[in-house]
Amino acid sequence: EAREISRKHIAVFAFPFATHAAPVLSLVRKLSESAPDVSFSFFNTAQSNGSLFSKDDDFERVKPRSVDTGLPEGYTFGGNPQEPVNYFLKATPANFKRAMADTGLPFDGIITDAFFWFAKEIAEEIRVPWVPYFTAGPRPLLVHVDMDDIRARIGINGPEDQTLDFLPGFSAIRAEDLPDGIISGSLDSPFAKMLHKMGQMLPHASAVAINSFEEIDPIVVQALKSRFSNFLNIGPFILRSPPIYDSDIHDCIGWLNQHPKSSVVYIGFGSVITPPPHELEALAEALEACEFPFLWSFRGNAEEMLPKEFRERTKDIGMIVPWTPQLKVLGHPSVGVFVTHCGWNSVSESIIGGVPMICRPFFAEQKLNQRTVEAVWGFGVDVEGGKFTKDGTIQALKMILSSEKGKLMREKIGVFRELALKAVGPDGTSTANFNFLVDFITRC
Ligand code: U2F
Repeated sequence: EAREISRKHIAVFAFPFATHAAPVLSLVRKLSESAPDVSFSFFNTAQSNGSLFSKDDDFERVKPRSVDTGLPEGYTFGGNPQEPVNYFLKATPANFKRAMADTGLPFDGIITDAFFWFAKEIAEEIRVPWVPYFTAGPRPLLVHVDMDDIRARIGINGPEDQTLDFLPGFSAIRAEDLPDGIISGSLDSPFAKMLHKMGQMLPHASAVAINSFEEIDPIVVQALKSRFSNFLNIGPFILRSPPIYDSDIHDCIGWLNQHPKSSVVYIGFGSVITPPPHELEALAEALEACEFPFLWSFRGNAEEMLPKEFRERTKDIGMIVPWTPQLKVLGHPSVGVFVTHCGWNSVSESIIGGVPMICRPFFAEQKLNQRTVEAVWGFGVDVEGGKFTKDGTIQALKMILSSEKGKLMREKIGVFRELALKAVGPDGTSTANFNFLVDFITRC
């Protein structure tokens, strides 16, 4: 590896759960295209790397390297997604440090998932810059940075309906919209503690990158710019580099081609969540009653989990598959509404497709995303009562697909779509910020 030593060499730390490692790898691949004199070591679990890198990849400049999962010998997954996360967090930062040492190479900088606040300390030890990348939106970022202030003003388990009007742009956001662990829920979980530390450390980073664009939320972006040295909105990054998993083996696009404009319901809940059985049943009943055509990306066994014979009865209007090329699906003209859990990648892709949303958030910052979509941006709704019921879902579907209000939402999200495209265009803000980042890592 002698030749690599003459180049700059950057360590990248990925968070190997949910849709976190893929956006970080997309960023690093794009950086490496623009900065050919820089090589990267991509530290991640072997399993996550296995799903991200294919045999045909050129590993020369972005090299996958394994870190320990922290799982005990003989561990078998018991069904709680938080469990492997907690083991992993316990193994940090020692696992990353060990893997760095194992390369036998010096490092000139560290780029990490923003979660990994401890990278600031590692970077200080070896005297290199640290650039964290936040893979969700600007609002949760501000909430984590201002967590102590929020706790002081609202109080632990304070009134749920209190608004956060003391934060710029947050007058429509209520305490109940905050992620778990800020003022309620598991305040002392390893995850909540990590996010708290993250909020304290990010202002000390050399630059903070985010998978978003400035024009989506100017007031909040301004507030964040005042807290960080270099706040770099470089997204929606998926517009710069195509999704890592985007094959269409079930021919969703062929199926969508058979339907009229803005008529199809697309349903998907990201990479972690399957709604509970009674909600799946309610959603299925609503789809059947409305008779809108639907495409459903279903995690789990649809035969077992959906009402008996539902698939048979709806086979002329519905397509259920285990995975879709979601960005392409949401960009298809026949999709009229996205029923989503409001993961940040899904929200971004819906904006890029110009598709209004019906939101059923589950965990992390999804509730905050939902509230923002509905009450700040105005291009989506929640389901009545916050959970899928047959009647509440029918109401939301009809509103978006066949009312004047729904049409207005489509127009509104179309405006954001244009802003997103412009941001990554030749004169766009995200392009300028990305170029700054390329320059920064080339010089570090
Ligand atoms: C966590 O997000 P999730 O993985 O649960 O959900 P998303 O952020 O929405 O990302 C899902 C991605 O998977 C893709 C889809 C998104 O890019 O296009 N996908 C697909 O291509 N085909 C499918 O059939 C289904 C999904 C977390 F839960 C969120 O709260 C965070 O906002 C997010 C980012 O940090 O990570």
